[in-house]
Amino acid sequence: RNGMGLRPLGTSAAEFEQDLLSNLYYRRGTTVESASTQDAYETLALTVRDRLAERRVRTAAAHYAANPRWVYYLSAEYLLGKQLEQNMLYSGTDRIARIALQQLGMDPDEVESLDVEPGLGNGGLGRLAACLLDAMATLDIPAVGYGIRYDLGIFKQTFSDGAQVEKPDDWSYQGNPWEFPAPDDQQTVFFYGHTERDEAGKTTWIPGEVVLGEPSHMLVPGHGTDTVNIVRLWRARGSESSFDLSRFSAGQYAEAVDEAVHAENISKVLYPDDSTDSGRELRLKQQYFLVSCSLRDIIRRFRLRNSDWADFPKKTVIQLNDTHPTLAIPELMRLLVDEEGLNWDLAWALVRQTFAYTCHTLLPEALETWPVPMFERLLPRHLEIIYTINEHFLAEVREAFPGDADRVRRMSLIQEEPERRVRMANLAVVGTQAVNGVAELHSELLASTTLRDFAELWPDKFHNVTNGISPRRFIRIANPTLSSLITEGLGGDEWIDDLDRLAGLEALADDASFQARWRAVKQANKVRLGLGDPDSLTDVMIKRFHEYKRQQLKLLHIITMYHRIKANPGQAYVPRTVLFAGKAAPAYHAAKHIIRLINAVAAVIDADPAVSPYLKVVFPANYNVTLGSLIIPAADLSEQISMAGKEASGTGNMKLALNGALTIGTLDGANIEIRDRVGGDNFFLFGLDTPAAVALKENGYRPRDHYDRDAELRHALDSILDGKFLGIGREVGESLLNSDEYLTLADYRAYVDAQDEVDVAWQDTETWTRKSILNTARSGFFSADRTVRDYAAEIWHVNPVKVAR
Ligand code: 26M
Repeated sequence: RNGMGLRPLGTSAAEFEQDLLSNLYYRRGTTVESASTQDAYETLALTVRDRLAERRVRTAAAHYAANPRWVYYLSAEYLLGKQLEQNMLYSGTDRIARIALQQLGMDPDEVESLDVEPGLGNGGLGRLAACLLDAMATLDIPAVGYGIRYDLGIFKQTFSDGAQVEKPDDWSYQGNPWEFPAPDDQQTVFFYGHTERDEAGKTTWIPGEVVLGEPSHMLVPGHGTDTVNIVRLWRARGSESSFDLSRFSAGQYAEAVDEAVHAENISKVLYPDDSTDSGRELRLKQQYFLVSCSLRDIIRRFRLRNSDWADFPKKTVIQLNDTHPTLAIPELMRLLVDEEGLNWDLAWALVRQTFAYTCHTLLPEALETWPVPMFERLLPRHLEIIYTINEHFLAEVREAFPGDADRVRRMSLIQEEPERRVRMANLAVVGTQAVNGVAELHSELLASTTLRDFAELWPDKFHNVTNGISPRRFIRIANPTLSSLITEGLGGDEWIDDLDRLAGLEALADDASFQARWRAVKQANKVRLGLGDPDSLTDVMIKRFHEYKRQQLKLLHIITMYHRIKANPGQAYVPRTVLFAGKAAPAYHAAKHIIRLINAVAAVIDADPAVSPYLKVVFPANYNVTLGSLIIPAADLSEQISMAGKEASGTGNMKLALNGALTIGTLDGANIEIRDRVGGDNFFLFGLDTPAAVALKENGYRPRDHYDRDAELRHALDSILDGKFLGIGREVGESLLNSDEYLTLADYRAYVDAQDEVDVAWQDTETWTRKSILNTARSGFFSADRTVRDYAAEIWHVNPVKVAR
């Protein structure tokens, strides 16, 4: 019996099989003979989950006893990926579960195929949140992730005549066996209304709408440890009294539930924009809903072991994942001042010590702002608090920079022109003890451009924490055959939780037999992916569609290859499979035009027998964590071709390098750090750097000059403008020729030349393989474990808590 007085769960296949049968019977109410595949899947999930639940209980007990400093990660998005395979690996049940299923006459692959990915995020920011949670658990850091349980995740992408069409993602339609509901921890959230002040000066917010937040959590196990943390997700519910019985009795059945439906809309759908889409009241409501529920939960947890508010920052660090949860700053002020009766200055000192802010962008148009009138209607008390914070803050600015009215205007929490808006990034910087960018270049540019005024006022507040990725998910699980080869090569699997050990592969980089096996793994991964000729160079660009990321530059290169082959059909070309995958925001028309043009070019090439033996363009729909995990292990070439100074970090670049793809890339985001580590000989660098790009734009960039000077570029653009690709793409061509905001044409020649070098390098198979091995060997730095250690040491000042067996 274990500490709970329970019979410990078995670790043999026979015991797992018994537990499957028992769960099938008692929790699904069925038997092997009559079970559907869905029954089998849910039962498998529960049986695996039980093994982690036991660790979770021990973790909670250890954390309670230690009363440590906690990390609370607040994020509007999490892209956790499928849970089953990961949870089997972490609980050590992957082998026995498969044996047990087979014993029961079930097909493990079929059963496992029913696992669904919760797509509760847009892209890099959401996946980073999931990787950091994984690493925090692996490093035994007491942490809780807070988020929103959207009913509908990021839309499902389909193509109709090559154009993106969005379909709803009802990800938990069949239920979600990974989730633990916690209705007892429900919270109440206010919206709208007004504020009142009594004679003593105490302020009360009288709300106009009240909504309930109901939490459930999923387990976040660590790898190679007994720690199991949680991610707690809130869903909005109407209060019990929101059902209007008088209307129901009067026969107005649908109207009777209006209020509840309205409340529940708050967590209905994830906003599918990953750069700019402010001004929508429901989005602001979502943000406050997340913040209000989570802060009350954090305080509830604090009070389990503590009573003095002065201890709050000693026991709590709250990391804000971009500005989306920044309302937590005025909300904590409101709770401390209005509800707890602390004086303003003490409350402000506690708040600032508690929070830290991670910025994920450089695009000024992506900095969130909210119209003051909307903000005031929805959150009247928070606006008052922000005004007071602003008064104190601007007094500090005036004292530090006397007479600099322009600086005061720039730094104010309120933008005045052309309309009054609340600047969330400014609030996030003012209300936190640390601000970080997500790659070295990004952090430098933040401090020298986007947040320069703030960095001048508080230079010590600004940090860099270079992003990282989970080696468990992105190599061990995604690429099991390469993982086995590495384990064999290194003589053990300790590298999975200590990724710097990959350096040991350097000694094998020139070993002919190891190289041959390395190639065989890549080949098998291409076969598994099942797109294009596995002997061809697999060239991948997988990321959200955005003009700054420059999928259009890759497309110009493809069209150039097409023209070269057409002009000289007899020559031997390096066969390539070019793979695009990614979604465009539904309202981002320019990005959608690029998608449509890629599909048109793919079709034209496919239909041309002179070209198709050498060049194939594929665009599988609906890129997500699951599809990424299939593509990344098959890639030879990683396209990281954003305009320098625009991509904050990138994390796909890290996943691809770790899996032995060579990068063709600009000096942008984390590409710089990848190149520094893997070495310039093992990375295809091209294009303008940030200072050159900035200078070109300042001196009046004319894309047409490049068009006039470069015949191949002209040919490529003309073919688009002349409608040679099914008549699609004129918008793309015209935008490039007439404005080209992201300097695509300026980088075209350098890019095509670098791609010619790729072709040359590819033909020397041994040297290419060596470079591929070295990319993996030198990618250890990009483990999310290192990222979390950096946060822990520099920003959080937290220590691990070991969970005893
Ligand atoms: C904003 C308003 C309305 C709806 C959605 C949003 C929004 C959602 C996600 C805005 C931005 C969002 O994410 C931005 C993002 O993913 N940034 C990426 O973060 C990665 C992790 O740090 C970096 O690697 C990428 O370079 C960066 O683009």
